[in-house]
Amino acid sequence: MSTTHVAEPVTDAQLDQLCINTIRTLSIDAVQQAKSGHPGTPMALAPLVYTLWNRVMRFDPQDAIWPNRDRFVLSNGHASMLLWSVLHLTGTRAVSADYEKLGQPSVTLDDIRRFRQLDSKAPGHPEYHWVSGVETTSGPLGQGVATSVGMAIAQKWLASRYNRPGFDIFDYDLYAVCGDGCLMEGVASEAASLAGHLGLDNLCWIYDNNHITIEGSTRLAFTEDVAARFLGYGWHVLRIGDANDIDRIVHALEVFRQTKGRPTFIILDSHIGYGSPHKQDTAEAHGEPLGDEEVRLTKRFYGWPEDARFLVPPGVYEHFAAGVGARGAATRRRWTELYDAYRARYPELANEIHLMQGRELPAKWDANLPTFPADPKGIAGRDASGRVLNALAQNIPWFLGGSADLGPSNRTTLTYEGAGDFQAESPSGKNLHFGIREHAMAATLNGLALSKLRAFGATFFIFSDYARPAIRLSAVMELPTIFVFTHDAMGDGEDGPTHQPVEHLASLRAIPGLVTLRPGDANEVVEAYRYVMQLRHAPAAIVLSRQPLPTLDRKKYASASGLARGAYVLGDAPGGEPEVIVIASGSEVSLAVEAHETLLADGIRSRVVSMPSWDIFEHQTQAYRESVLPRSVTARVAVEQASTLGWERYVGTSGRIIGMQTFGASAPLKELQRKFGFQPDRVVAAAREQLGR
Ligand SMILES: Cc1ncc(C[n+]2csc(CCOP(=O)(O)OP(=O)(O)O)c2C)c(N)n1
Ligand SMILES: [Mg+2]
Repeated sequence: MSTTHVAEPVTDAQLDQLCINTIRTLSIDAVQQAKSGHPGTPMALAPLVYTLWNRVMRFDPQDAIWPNRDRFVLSNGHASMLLWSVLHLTGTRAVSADYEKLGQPSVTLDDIRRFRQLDSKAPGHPEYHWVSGVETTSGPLGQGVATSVGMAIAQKWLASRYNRPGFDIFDYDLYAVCGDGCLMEGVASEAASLAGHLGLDNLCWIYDNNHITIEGSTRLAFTEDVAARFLGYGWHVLRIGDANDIDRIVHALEVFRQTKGRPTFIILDSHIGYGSPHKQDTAEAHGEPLGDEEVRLTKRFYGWPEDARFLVPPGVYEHFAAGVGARGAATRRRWTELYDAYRARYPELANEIHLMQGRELPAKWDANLPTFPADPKGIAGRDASGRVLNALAQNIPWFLGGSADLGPSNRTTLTYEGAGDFQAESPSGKNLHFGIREHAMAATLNGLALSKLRAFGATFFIFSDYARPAIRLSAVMELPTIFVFTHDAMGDGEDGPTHQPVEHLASLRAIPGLVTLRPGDANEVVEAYRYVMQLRHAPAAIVLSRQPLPTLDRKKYASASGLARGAYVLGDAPGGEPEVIVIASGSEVSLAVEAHETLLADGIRSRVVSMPSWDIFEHQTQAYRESVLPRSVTARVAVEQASTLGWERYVGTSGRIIGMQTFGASAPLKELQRKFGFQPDRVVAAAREQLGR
């Protein structure tokens, strides 16, 4: 018997079921229409997502960026149809990149019909910045849950700085849904370990325990005791034996909200492709359309009209409006009243919150940044950075960060009176201790940035590889996250090739939107931070030397403020008419300057260019770029202790690149510089060779 219409719901339970099946069938239809996507997990998790959104979460669809909203992270991002369905059914409104409320729906039914198509607001995976209501981009498994740990840290920090007796301005919770894949990924383990250590009781992960991944049963590769693992991390572990039991879901979420001192991990036993007679509990339900006939059979099982597509039956929008809509509106209204009173009573704190929410900086944020006098012995990039970070953290209350156990080496520890360590018992601390978890650190930074804090994280440059997937996501999301990487090249000589970055600059420069900066002396370090702090929608990697670099005499050479243009002429040929140009970044700038002086003394019209950032330079006008690197001057030498890959762009096919073609070696720095040719006379020789004299 086939159904031609859905039975009109009479009881609340029937209404719940109607909404759940709407999410399921929208997901099925969207995947079927797109001929691609992941139907099975939305079919299984519709009751969870429905319950969480409509019964529990404090979220106002009218204001998707209300600062005290509960956050929902879909870490198994392939199940994006869950999110598109719920954003659509709740009538969530769009917000612009400048945080203006636009009024129009975030996700329309038409977007869902055009799931995975160009410009649809229902893309393949959740995309922050593209769809309002998405709290973080997810899809690379493990990233979402790891990012949620940063969001939870942010909530704790915000509460501790801004809440006052009777004014719980920040008391939101974080919910993250994940699958087997997320839990197999190392980044989730790192992040869960950190969250357990920090006792983040505002954080709830819900694990879709369906025993299925792409290749088939988890018996193939994932048989550990996940519950024991999370107990070991110090989490509160709960289990819901039936993903369709919404009372038990409500209860477990209630237990989470009562649990203090540790995060909650809910294991939800589910059936992927629930309701599909032939595909339920199989890997086929994961990532392919069900097929027309199976769609029919599944809809029949749900009591759904078999031929209806993209059906939202009467009563469904209204039920979401009466649930999350009404609760969210009331909660936000109460919060707004509270916040008005708070603003009257604590205007300075409220002003901070205001600035932070718009990603603005407070007045005088850079008032007392250090300047460094000329000094041939100089100071290490990391040391200059440490001084800047300490100044910034005092000027900007919500600027904080830490290192993956290398604070003393990275010089990123905030040492001023009262900076403090962020721990469960001291959530106002500004020194974050990520432990030796670079990947989770970077994902956590994304979570902090998504929560509007300004955050930095540090490690050796070589270990940026361990963090790269999350660095990439910060760029995808256009978050102003700050990565501080010290030991930028062969400066830690004796540690050898395992610790000497070679390909890392090229690799970071290849990430679209990531501002990679390698300052050449202490004053460029200051300017690098000055530039980076003003970024509102781009992440930055600041790459710093371990060893002292001469502080250039800026009376003789151009001001370090030239850094803000990516590359600038430091020293020039007489009359500004060079015949050869030497370009360098970071520790090789002083080397290039020395070579430049020798060339000038030898009567060769040399220009030396400091090029701390390709990315920034590429964004300058053609006229400016031409003024720094005039086309007519083809004799060019680039010097950088890194892979030569890409430098052809600036020296041309006939130019010379003094860089690395191999890995480094274990030896004192001076010997390495000799072995690999990073010496002034080699640069001079290369320049002469270019000129043929
Ligand atoms: C880091 C990463 N590796 C691989 C993939 C490709 N991938 C997408 S989903 C998936 C299987 C996920 O299994 P599970 O999390 O159990 O999801 P389920 O099928 O149960 O929804 C894989 C391997 C990915 N998205 N991210
Ligand atoms: Mg699975």
